[in-house]
Amino acid sequence: MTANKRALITGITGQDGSYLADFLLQKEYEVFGLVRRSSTINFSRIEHIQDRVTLISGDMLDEMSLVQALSQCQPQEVYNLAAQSFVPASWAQPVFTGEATALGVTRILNAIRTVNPAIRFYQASSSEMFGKVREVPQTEQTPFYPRSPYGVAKVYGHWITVNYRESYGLHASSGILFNHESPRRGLEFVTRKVTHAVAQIKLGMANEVRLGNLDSHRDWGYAPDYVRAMWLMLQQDKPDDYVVSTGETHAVQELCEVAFEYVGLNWRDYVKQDPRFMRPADVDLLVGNPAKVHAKLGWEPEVTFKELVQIMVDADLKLLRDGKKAR
Ligand code: NDP
Ligand code: GDR
Repeated sequence: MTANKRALITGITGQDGSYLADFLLQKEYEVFGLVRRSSTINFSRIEHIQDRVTLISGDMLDEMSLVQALSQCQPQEVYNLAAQSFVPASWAQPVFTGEATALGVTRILNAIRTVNPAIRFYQASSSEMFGKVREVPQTEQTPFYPRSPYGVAKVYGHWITVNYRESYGLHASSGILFNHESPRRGLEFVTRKVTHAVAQIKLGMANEVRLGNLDSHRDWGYAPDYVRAMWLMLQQDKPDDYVVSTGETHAVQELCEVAFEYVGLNWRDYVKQDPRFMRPADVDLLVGNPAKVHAKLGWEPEVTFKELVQIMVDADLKLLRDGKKAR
């Protein structure tokens, strides 16, 4: 009998990390997750699998902790999902964002070189690297023009991944993922903010939601579809970079229309614009061209934009009806 594969996920307590852990467990991997110390436990997204994964203490700011984590679990695959991932927070904390989201990538790559250069590596790159887009739709060849300290940090993380692949022959791949959402999305991101507010309003627990730029367009997909693409990248003989997206774009206003309409309400009665949620520089239009990931990895998204919004509204209605606190 062959031993199960082992994978280390950084950012396992986040949206994507938790879905990737579910996915790899289904594939019978032994799953390890890097978790940083905090004063309160924040394992709500992995509660259901906590007895099936091994959590290792470490931080993307501390290279020795990454070396120790890799030495302990001896994985064949590392998925680097840890980051300060909320764009507005990157203006408030640009240096921390650079440490975690940019230099953290170099630290984990160094740890891989130290412990075992044969480990396959996935870097969570982002469509935010395209920022003020140079062409529509965006492909693997589109030049980057990041518009936030977060986007700038992701460009660094992307290029250091490419550089270590070319300099040291690492099997390091970068997935340029467009926005992907789910009921496990953090409450501050716009999709979840809207679906949670819709559920609260429908149940008489709130009477408005305050948003920023309603004209901004995103290519929104469903997170469980996207973690499948991450895994596929590491199963290829050769490492590479891939845009992962649906190829469709929708405005924030359309998100509001679909979400409110689903529960029989008119968004105009409840959505208020608030300058507090405007960004110093925004990304107005993102839409990816997923031709390469379709052709080379056979990856296709399975959930449409409308289905995604409905899944999220249903989940928030259930959460509130069950008297649970949003996570
Ligand atoms: P989340 O914000 O939900 O999760 C981020 C994770 O990183 C959390 O587990 C967090 O831990 C961890 N983390 C943050 N800082 C550190 C640190 N210093 N050391 C160790 N762990 C740390 O993000 P998502 O799951 O949505 O995204 C996953 C990755 O993909 C991120 O890198 C993100 O930038 C990127 N990405 C996401 C997209 C999306 O649409 N979701 C699209 C493109 C890229 P804790 O729980 O302790 O805070
Ligand atoms: P984004 O996601 O910045 O694309 O980054 P977010 O959901 O925060 O914003 C999307 C767009 O919605 C507009 N918007 C608002 N956004 C928030 N958060 N709150 C509001 O009230 C609001 N009103 C309008 C924003 O201006 C923006 O244009 C996400 C993160 O997951 C990143 O880590 C990831 O890299 C990218 O997606 C791809």
